[in-house]
Amino acid sequence: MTGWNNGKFIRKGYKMPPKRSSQASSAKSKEQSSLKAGAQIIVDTLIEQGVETMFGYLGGVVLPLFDRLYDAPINFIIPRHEQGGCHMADAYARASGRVGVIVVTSGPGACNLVTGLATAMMDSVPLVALTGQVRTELIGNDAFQEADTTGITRPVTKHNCIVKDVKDLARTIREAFYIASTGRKGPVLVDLPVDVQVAKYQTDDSKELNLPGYRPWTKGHARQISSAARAINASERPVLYVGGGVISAEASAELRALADKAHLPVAMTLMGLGAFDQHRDESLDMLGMHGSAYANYAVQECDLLVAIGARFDDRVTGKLKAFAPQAKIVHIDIDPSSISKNVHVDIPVVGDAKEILIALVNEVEYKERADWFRKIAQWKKKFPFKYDKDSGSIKPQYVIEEIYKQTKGDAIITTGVGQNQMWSAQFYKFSRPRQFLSSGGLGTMGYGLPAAIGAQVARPKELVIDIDGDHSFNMTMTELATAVQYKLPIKVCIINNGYMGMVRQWQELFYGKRYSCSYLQNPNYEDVAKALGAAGITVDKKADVPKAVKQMLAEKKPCVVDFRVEREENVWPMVPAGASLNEMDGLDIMESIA
Ligand SMILES: Cc1ncc(C[n+]2csc(CCOP(=O)(O)OP(=O)(O)O)c2C)c(N)n1
Ligand SMILES: [Mg+2]
Repeated sequence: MTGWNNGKFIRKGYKMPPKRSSQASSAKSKEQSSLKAGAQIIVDTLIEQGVETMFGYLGGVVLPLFDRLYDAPINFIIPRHEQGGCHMADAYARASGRVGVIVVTSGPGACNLVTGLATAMMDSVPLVALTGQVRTELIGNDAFQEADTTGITRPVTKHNCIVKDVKDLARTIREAFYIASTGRKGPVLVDLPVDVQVAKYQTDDSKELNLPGYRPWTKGHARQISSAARAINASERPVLYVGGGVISAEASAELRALADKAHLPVAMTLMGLGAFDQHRDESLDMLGMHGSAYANYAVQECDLLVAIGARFDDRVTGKLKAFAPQAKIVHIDIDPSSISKNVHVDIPVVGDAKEILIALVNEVEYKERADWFRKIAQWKKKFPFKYDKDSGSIKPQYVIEEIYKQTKGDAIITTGVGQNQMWSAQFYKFSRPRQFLSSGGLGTMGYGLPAAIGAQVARPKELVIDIDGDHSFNMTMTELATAVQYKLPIKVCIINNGYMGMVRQWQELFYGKRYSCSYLQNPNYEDVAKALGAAGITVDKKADVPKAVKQMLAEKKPCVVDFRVEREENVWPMVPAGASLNEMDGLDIMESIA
C-alpha cells in the first residue's frame, strides 16, 4: 500500500496515463480513453508541478481526489487538524524552498485553514491549498458543509478562485503554483466543487497560463541600482536591514558578498534570521522590539539604511516618525506596494533580491569605516544579550543556550509565539537560511509543533527542534500523534513558565502586575507525550538541563522535554509599543547582571 511504513515511504507503482497517440486505434475509443476525471487531472497536474509531498485531511467532497491520490507517487501526511496541516505545508515550504501543498474538505475543513493561510500570507510563504466544495448546483443553498471558502479566504490568500468547469482545472492549478511561487510569494487557494472532480474532460497538453494582469517584476532598474551603489559608497555609517525576502529569493550568498565587498554591518528581522551568518563580525543580529541594543542603536545612528526584502513592520521600526532619523533609505523589494508604505524611501529598487544584489555587488567599493565599526563594537561589548547565569532556577535563556551548544548551532529551529520565540531568536545563533522557522507577521501560537513536523518531512536527515511556549504548544499539541505515526524524530522543548509569558510581561510592565487570565493550568507534558506514543522528559532542576538535552538528542522517537523554567523572567531589551528604537527598556537590568 502507498504510505509510510517504518519511517520509509512506500510507493505503489504509479503510471502517468499513456499519451493519447499511443492509445486504442479507432477514433472513438481514442477519444474515450483520453477522457480523464477532474480528480485525475488534479493529481497529474500536481505531479507535473513536481509535487512529492502533500498534507491534508479527508471529507466527503474531496473523496474523488483522495481516491486518485491512493495510487499517486506522492507522500501524504495526514495531520490531526487542518490548521496543523496548513502549518506543516507552510514549514515544508520554508524549510525546502518548494511550494507547500495542503488539501482539505469543504466547510469546516476549509474554515480550519484560515489561520494557517494568514500565517503563510503574512510571511510570504508559497502554498497551494486545494479545498473541496459542494456540487456547483448546490452552491449558495446552505448545503451540508458549504462555506463560502473563496469569500472567507480572500483576505488571507495572495489569490484564490473556484473552478466551475473541468476544462479550466489543469490550467488553474498550474496558475496557482505559478502565482504562489513568483513575485512576492504567498498562499493560493483553489476551491474544487465535487462535481468538477468527477466530471470527465479530454485533456490537452497545452501548458499555457492565462494571467494577463500578473507580471511579477524581477529585474531591478539599472539606474536605481547604480544610485544605491553610489549611496553605499558614499556612506560613513551604513546598515543593511535584511528581511525574509532575502531567504525567499535564495540571495544569502549575494548578501554576504555585498557585506564583505563593501564592508557593511547586517541587522536582520525575525524573518531574516539565517540570511546572514550570525557568527560573523558584521552581524548585528536581530533588530526591533526585542532586537539587540547594538542593532537598534546602529539603525538610529546610521546615515544609510539599505532594506532588502523587508517591509518596515512596526515591530522593527518602533515609532515611525523617529525611525532611523539620520538615514537615507534604500529599499530593495520584489513587491512594489511595500515601497514607501510605512517609511519614505529615497532610492527604491523593485525586483528580485538575488538579481539586484548580484548587480549591486559589482558596483560597490570597499571602505574601512573604522569609526563606525569601532562604535558598533563598543555597543556590542556593552549590551550583549544577557541573563542571570547564577540564578538557582532554570532560566529560559539558559535552556536555549544549552540547546544551541549541544546542537553546535546546526539544528533547524521552529518556535511558538511569545517569550520563547524571542529568546530563541536572541540566544540561538543561526548561520544559514531556512534554519529558523517562526510565525513572524501573524504571530500564530501553535505554529511550532506542526512546523517542526513539516520541516522534518522536508529535511528528513536534519535535526529539527521546536522551542515552544507552554500555551503555544497547548494549541496544536494533538499533532504530536502525527509525528509519532510518521516516525518523525522531532524534538519539542517546552519553555514552561505556566504563563502566557509575553502577555504576562506586558501586564507586569504596563498593567501594574494585574495578571488577568494569563495563567493556565498545564497538563503533565511528559505524560501527554508518552500517552501519544512519544518520549517525554521533565526537567525541574537547573543541574539537570544539560543531561536532559543530551537525552533528548539521543532519542530516536519524537521527544518532548518539559523545562519548568523561572515563571516571571522577562525578555530584554524591549522597545515599548510606540517608543522609538533607541528607547529600550531593560538595558539597566542587563547591565546590572554580572
Ligand atoms: C493564536 C494566538 N492567540 C493569541 C495570541 C496572543 N499572544 C501572543 S504571545 C501570547 C502568550 C504565549 O504564551 P506561551 O506560548 O506560553 O509563550 P511564552 O510567552 O510564555 O514563552 C499570547 C496569548 C497569539 N499570538 N496567537
Ligand atoms: Mg508560557
